Amino acid sequence: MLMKAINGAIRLLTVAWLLVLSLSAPAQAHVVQAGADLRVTQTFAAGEVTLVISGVSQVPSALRVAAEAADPVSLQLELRSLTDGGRSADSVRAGKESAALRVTHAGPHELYVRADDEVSVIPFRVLVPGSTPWTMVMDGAFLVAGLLLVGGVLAISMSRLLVSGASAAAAVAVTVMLLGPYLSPAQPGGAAPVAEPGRPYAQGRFSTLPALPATGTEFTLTLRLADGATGRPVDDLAVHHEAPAHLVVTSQDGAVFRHVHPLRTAPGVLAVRLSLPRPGRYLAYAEIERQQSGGQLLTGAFEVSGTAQPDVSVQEVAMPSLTPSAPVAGSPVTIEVATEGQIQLWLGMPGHLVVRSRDGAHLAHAHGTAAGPSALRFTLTLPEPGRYLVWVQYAAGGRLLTRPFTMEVDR
Ligand SMILES: [Cu+2]
Repeated sequence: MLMKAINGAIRLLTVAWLLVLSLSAPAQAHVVQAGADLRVTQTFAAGEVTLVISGVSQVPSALRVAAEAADPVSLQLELRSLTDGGRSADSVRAGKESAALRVTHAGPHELYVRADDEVSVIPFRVLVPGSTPWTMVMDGAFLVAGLLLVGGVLAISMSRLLVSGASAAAAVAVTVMLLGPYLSPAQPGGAAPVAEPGRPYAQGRFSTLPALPATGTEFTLTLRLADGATGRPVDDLAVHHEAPAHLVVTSQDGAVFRHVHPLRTAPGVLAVRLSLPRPGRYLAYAEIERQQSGGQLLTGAFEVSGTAQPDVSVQEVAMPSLTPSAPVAGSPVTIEVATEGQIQLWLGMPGHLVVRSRDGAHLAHAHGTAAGPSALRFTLTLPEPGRYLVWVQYAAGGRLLTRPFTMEVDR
């Protein structure tokens, strides 16, 4: 009788816990945890680098940071914990060995990445496996059952109370163990507090230093991000497609194209050094995603003075095949492009396509699938008839290739 009552009460408690714990954890961005590396691509003047920050399963331990790049770039790294201010430094040469930084606490960190005189500060969280109340209940119940059984054996004659207690504890342990897969996962140590879900939007302001850059001369293009509601700097960018921000810069006529990944130089400030070969008006488009929010495209324009310089990034033209051969506005078109050499992943994807209307009012970014070993296929729908400028980008033979073409879209 007593045992049945205890068992019943414990089952009720378990069900109550289930209801309390059924809150699901939010999607995590900008975190590292065991088995989930964070890949962050940054464009330095010295070259584009993808930093690969490996997760850890416990703290303190060594946090591995590797750097992938087409050209050798030497990087100085410094890890700072925002929890206790702890610091650890190391250096790494892209493509070579990885750096080992000391991580002592879970939670928010900043990785300072220096290449020559440029510094990018990458914020991220270190997560380690946590435990939930129900895993502690299970472990505790197993312990109590074990102790009571041992106690019973030692007392030789197992009293009824001991047997009841032991079987009740065993029942709790087994119930929680069996229900384990259906319970909410443990909130890892170091995780951010669960924020109110919302869709904050950012306002972007582009500027150049100097204010009027000259052709063939390095200048800095800066994007300042402010929260649309509070006006405060936006510092919660999620890493998407391996970068906190994707920036496309094109000359108004479409002859010049750059796709770069600006450095976070301060909270809400993204900057990249560029050198452009032709004078005239340039259009800038930044693709960002704030945490707990959707994607956003921020646009701006700036002028470049001087005389035309030879373009070092001379592009060959792609020969695409279109289906249908005469695309129509509002209907999908499939574009297939033959690639030079075996396709390698770039920014986690086999192929990227950027399409811009002639006036620059419309810009879209599509991802392709590999159509065999040396072809890429993209499907997109363009909103208005007219002439579109298209750039296909992919990596092959350790190089990033950019292949432009134009496309007429009918009514
Ligand atoms: Cu990008």
